[in-house]
Amino acid sequence: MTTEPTLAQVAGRALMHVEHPVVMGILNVTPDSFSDGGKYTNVDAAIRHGIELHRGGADIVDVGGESTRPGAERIDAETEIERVVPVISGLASVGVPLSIDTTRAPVARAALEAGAAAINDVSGGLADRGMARVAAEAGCPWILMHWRGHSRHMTRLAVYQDVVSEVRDELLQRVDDALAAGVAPGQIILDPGLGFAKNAEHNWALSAHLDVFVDLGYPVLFAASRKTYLGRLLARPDGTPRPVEDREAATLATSVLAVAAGAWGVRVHDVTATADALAVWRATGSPRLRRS
Ligand code: PMM
Repeated sequence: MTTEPTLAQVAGRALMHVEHPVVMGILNVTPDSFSDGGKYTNVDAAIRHGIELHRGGADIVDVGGESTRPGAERIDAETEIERVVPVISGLASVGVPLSIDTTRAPVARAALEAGAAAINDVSGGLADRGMARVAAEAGCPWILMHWRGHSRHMTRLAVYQDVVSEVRDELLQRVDDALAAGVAPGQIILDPGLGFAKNAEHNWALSAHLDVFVDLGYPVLFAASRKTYLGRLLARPDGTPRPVEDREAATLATSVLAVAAGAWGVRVHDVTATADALAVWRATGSPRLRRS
């Protein structure tokens, strides 16, 4: 990007260096995301919700225009841009720091031009090799999530001998590719990618060993909010998973455990509850968990 960054973009980039755990609020402007799909397809409703998230405690609001739930079919880039750009422009104009949740370079570029401060790429740069160039040119934070393939077939890619070391090594390859493309180390945030080519057992193993990712030296984002494995953990005796809207207490527990393990931030739907839970963690002296 050649233009001067806006205040919201400066604030968004500064989040790489803050001391407190970062709360990223989720704003999906999709008809089909698993938790908030269909709620914010209207631009005004989406902007209102983005402002609410920011006022409620989100340091940054993550705007996504394409669902990545397991089995989801892809939309085209034009549709994705049409969904996210008006919402990003509206929120950026009132000073809300934003990330764009996309795997496509042209969508990321359009979102950055509309005022987004960061790129959240669930494919870690694999889905569109042009993404590294966009990130390098913009000099913005870039979340590299662990990913093995598009949602339509990711369930069959959930095969690991040792999920923690394989996810770590595959993420390090994404980092090497990013650095080789001219991205600065200070732009990179890592995310183990819960639920993306991972079953519940894999998610729990990654959660238990988050320190392995923290030790890589890059900020780590943890994004468990309301995901299916929490619904399965809390299933009724007959096996029916806990509905999405009743997974909040479990989500809060994962968020506190993640920041206690050294995560830089958490990506959540309920930012107010998360900010409250993290306030308790901080008031307790920000205790850190370490595995022996
Ligand atoms: N999960 C979803 C979407 N975007 N981004 C990152 N960095 N990490 C994630 O785990 C992630 C993501 C899918 O969940 P949603 O439908 O609630 O947005």
